[in-house]
Amino acid sequence: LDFLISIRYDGANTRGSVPGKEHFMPCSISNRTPKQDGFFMPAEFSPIRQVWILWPERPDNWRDGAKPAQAAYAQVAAAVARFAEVTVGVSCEQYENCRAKLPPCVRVVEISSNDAWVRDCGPTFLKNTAGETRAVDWEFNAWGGLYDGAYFPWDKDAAVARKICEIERVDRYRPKGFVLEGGSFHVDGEGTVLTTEMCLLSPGRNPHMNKAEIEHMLCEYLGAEKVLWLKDGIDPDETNGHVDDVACFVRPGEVACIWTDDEAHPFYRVAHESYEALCAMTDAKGRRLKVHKVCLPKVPVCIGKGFAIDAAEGSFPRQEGEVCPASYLNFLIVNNGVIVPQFGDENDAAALAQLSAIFPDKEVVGVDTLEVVYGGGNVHCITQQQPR
Ligand code: KQY
Repeated sequence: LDFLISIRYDGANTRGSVPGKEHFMPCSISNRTPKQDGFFMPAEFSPIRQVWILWPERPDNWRDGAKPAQAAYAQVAAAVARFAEVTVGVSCEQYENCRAKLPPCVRVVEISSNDAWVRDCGPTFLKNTAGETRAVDWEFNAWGGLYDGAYFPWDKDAAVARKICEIERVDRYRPKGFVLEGGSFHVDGEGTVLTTEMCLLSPGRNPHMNKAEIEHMLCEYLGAEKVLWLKDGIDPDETNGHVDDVACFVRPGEVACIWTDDEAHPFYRVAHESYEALCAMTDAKGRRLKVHKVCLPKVPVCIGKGFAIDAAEGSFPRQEGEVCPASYLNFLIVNNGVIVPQFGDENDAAALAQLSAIFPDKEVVGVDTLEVVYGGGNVHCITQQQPR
């Protein structure tokens, strides 16, 4: 079927020039790569048309029937909606509740999912220089599949990217068999990809491929030239070390990186190793990276006593005292705004001040996302931007 669709896709290049055939025909492209077709992933600091979010509900990941998480997601949606259009995908069962909890300016559409991490299961949107949009629909396996994934099954999540592309009438590239999540890489939109070895070389993703082969896939499907590898992330269990908790591009040639001077902090080693590695790196254009430090919460966020999630076979249990991947770096840049996690920590204000200095022309907005980090991620993980 894909072969036939690929053939039809070649015909679809002339779409619009055939009388009566101007309407959209959704295409899955498997015989070409974005790079071959002149498409690339724009940086997050490029203009954004819309941001996607999925509604949390599974009680074996979110405490208290996901009600506190829903309140936090609604706050994030409202904050993002100040800077771009927002669409929230929700199950049929939760539609009324979700609609009622979100501001009217947020569009709510029915999209079923296994959980609520659209950064990872949603499409990666691409542009070309003519301003056309396409997307990549990666293979999703819940952060490690049967090897060390977070839950089973993940079939609904795996269909999310395709559904979003259909809603948006966007053709999608389908690198069959290549497992990747959006939170595991950042791009500068000028040829550079940033990622971690801990995640992309993990046995639950693409064990049949070596580092060079994975680099090649990243460059072909993100339209890039150079991959910068950090070693580890801060959540080896949850996502196998997604880079979006550790470092990100803030403008061409400049990155932000987590930082702490507290040797006892659980993320001290990763922060220092990442900072030193980034300082020594050059991007695809040959620029030596300028690295900004962004503090971590002073007190590591941990799962507290009496934390109640439902038990379920095949799901990730949460133990009292477990360290959560709380990082202010897991923010979303959205046009003139930056939406930043807040944890009720002494360093919340310092993080906002540091990010305001890094983004002097943007409004830095803090949102209490403690309930989101209890589920394993944060603002960046629960959002997916679609370029303008
Ligand atoms: O942080 C993310 N990108 C996803 C976290 C998944 C957690 C599943 N419990």
